[in-house]
Amino acid sequence: MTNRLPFSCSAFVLLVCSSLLLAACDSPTGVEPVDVELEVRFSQEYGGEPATGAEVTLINVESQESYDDTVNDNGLISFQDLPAGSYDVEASLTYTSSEFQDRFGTLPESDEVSFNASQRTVQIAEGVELPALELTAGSFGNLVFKQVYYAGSDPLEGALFRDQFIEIHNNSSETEYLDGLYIMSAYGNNNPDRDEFVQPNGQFDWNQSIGMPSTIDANEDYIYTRWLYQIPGSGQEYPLEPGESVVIAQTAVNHKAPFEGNDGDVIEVEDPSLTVDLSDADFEVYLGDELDRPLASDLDNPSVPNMIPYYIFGTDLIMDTSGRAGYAMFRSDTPADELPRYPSPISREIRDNTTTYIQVPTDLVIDAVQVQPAPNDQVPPDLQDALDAGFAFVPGGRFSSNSIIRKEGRQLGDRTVLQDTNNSSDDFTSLDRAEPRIDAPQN
Ligand SMILES: [Ca+2]
Ligand SMILES: [Ca+2]
Ligand SMILES: [Ca+2]
Repeated sequence: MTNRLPFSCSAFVLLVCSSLLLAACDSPTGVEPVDVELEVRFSQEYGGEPATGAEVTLINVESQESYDDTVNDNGLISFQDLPAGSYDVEASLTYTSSEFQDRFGTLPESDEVSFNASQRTVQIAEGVELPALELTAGSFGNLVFKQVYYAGSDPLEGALFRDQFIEIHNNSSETEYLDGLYIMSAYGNNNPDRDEFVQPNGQFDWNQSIGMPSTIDANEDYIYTRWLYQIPGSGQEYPLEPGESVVIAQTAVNHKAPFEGNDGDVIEVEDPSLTVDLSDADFEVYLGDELDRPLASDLDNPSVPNMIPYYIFGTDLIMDTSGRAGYAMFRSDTPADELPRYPSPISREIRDNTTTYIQVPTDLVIDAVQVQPAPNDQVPPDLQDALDAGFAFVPGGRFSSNSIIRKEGRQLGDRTVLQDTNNSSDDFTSLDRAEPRIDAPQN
């Protein structure tokens, strides 16, 4: 009797050891593999039916390892043996116009219609049920963001952020008049750890903002301005031909050369190759007449028309150099200063100095691009899937001289059509050095 106890103990220990060893073999990181099943369907607007044939990609945020498959006839898709962890989930489906007509009964305006859905940084673990993905097709504008140079260049050797610019391209076959076009950066929550007044994806729950009407969907149907500028003109002053682009500069000077700031000091640049010449930009932002203490580099180039400021952030056309932003362009019959404004949901009382943000209907948006610091370092997205189901980023991060640039979609004669599926993860790549009006890279 006394002998049996030690024996059975060691057998027990052996058994536990071998199953630990087996588990360790399956998954070297010690994380148990997980099976997940996902439902993918069209949004209610498109009938809510199973989205058979949609491609689904799961990207492990930590390792950037990706897993993809196609949705079956029941609208389901399953993945086996995934390492537990945080994932980006993306679904997409493109119909030709005749496939779209067969399915939905109407002929779309474009040759193709792309549907997208995404969920960012979703935790996948044993027993976790993922919400269904709902595919939606945003609209596809005649004008698109071609290049956004938000990162800026080296603070010591380059031009810091004063050389930022945005390039807009006419993706259509008709002349587009830029007069009255609004350009904005969206305001949102950049703190992934915030747990109050946010939606499940971490973005602000604007429905909780003080004064928000309960009759609207403040999260799905609107975006909110971090800054907002408008191209001037009375209607037909600024034509843009098909396949051509314009550059909107923070400040339209040659940043590759020294220049005198508005405080009389010379602004130097040590390594001109890190920055850009924006002296022939098509538009610029100039806030010298708006601010008591303008930015030293904010000069007014008399030969470059100034954007009309509607909502100023900082001291110039300032883009987040880390890439925590969404950008959108829109047109509105209601002037932007007559659109409603609301405080962020974290403002719990309204005082004279409470910041309010202009509320822009997503229906008005012509094109948009979500930017992120990096695939493994994301903030809650400012833009809904219908505007941008993915994101663009620059590999070098802030002050890297990198820009994001939309890829060439196809060439129609002389005209370059840029790729726009409303998924910037696919549509954009990056340039090592930003360069205004450079040809779009081929896909
Ligand atoms: Ca400026
Ligand atoms: Ca000017
Ligand atoms: Ca788009």
